[in-house]
Amino acid sequence: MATPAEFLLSAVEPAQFPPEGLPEVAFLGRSNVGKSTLLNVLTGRKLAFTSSTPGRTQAVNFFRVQDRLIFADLPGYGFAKAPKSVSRGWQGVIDAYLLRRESLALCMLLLDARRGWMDSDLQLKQWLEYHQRPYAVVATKVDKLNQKEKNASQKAIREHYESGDLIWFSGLSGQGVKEIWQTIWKKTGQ
Ligand SMILES: Nc1nc2c(ncn2[C@@H]2O[C@H](COP(=O)(O)OP(=O)(O)OP(=O)(O)O)[C@@H](O)[C@H]2O)c(=O)[nH]1
Ligand SMILES: [Mg+2]
Repeated sequence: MATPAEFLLSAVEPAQFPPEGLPEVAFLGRSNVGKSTLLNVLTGRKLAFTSSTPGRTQAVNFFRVQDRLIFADLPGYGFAKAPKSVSRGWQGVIDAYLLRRESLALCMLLLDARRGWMDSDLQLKQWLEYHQRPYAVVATKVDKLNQKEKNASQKAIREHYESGDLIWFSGLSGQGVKEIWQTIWKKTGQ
């Protein structure tokens, strides 16, 4: 079922971020991990651009959801093909967002279930912990794994993340959507 949600704006620098207000959920992860797809599946709408070309989302895109939440779709990191100056520019926006956004209530840290933690993911995780930003981990593209591979992936992810929320998600089947919504409501205090 579609959730009332609308695109608010696209910001390439902090001055363009919308005013703080509603609790915000940010979607973070490497390029191509499925951030925009997750956002679309959660809202049941094609609000965010998705693409098989990594680096599709190059700005922070804000969406208002049910008049109760803001979703922020962030540019992916770890996209080696982006020119250095461009990737540094994105990094600056992400840093500014994560450091200063007071209404940020929850970060969804997405990992490709086939790859688990990559160095850049672990760096982000450490950063979130250092700055005491609440986060939950979503393992994406679980439809690409069989049960044995999923068990191995779970074990590997848990090696660096013992007990926090870990949700298995597939944009194809919709697996995990209910749990992700439950986590969002729980962590945004609604
Ligand atoms: N099989 C499968 N494919 C997925 C899933 N989620 C995303 N994809 C595909 O992976 C590609 C990247 O998805 P996006 O949602 O655009 O990824 P993103 O993280 O927003 O990427 P950037 O904006 O580049 O950072 C697209 O081709 C999607 O269709 C999933 O759960 N299962
Ligand atoms: Mg995207």
